[in-house]
Amino acid sequence: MKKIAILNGPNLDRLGKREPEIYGRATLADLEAALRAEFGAAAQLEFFQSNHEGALIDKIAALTDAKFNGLVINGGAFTHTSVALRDALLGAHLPTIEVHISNIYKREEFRHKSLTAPACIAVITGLGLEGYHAAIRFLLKS
Ligand code: CA2
Repeated sequence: MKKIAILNGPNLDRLGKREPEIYGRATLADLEAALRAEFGAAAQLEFFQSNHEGALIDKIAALTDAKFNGLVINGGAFTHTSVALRDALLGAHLPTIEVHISNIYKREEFRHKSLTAPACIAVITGLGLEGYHAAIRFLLKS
């Protein structure tokens, strides 16, 4: 059974609790339940959220050591700022798909640049929480 991790970065623990016009009304727990419902029988899923850059980096290294098969990451604002997160992904050799709930290209210009995208197979942006489902579906097929 493939092992797939779903990592969420800063402030995504607030999902469903603020700014529903941008991020919707579902919480991170709702997302986890929906992904387990769709993929729980086909994959071993691990969920991790942190507001701390170093914790995310440590987690990526641990996933590699634990021989995970794929990673779905929404790095939140670190997407646009973190060379360290990019380096962690590049060093991980873990097939990774970057997901953004909102369409980062329809938003402020500072969100248009992703430092982490070049370390990923693909980026899904603007599909809401469906982006996480699509990313896992792809990782399980590949
Ligand atoms: O669209 C996305 O998924 C983002 O990664 C979300 C980040 C943002 O910095 C990126 O540019 C795009 C922000 C996450 C903040 O999440 C919240 C969720 C609910 C309420 C408040 C913040």
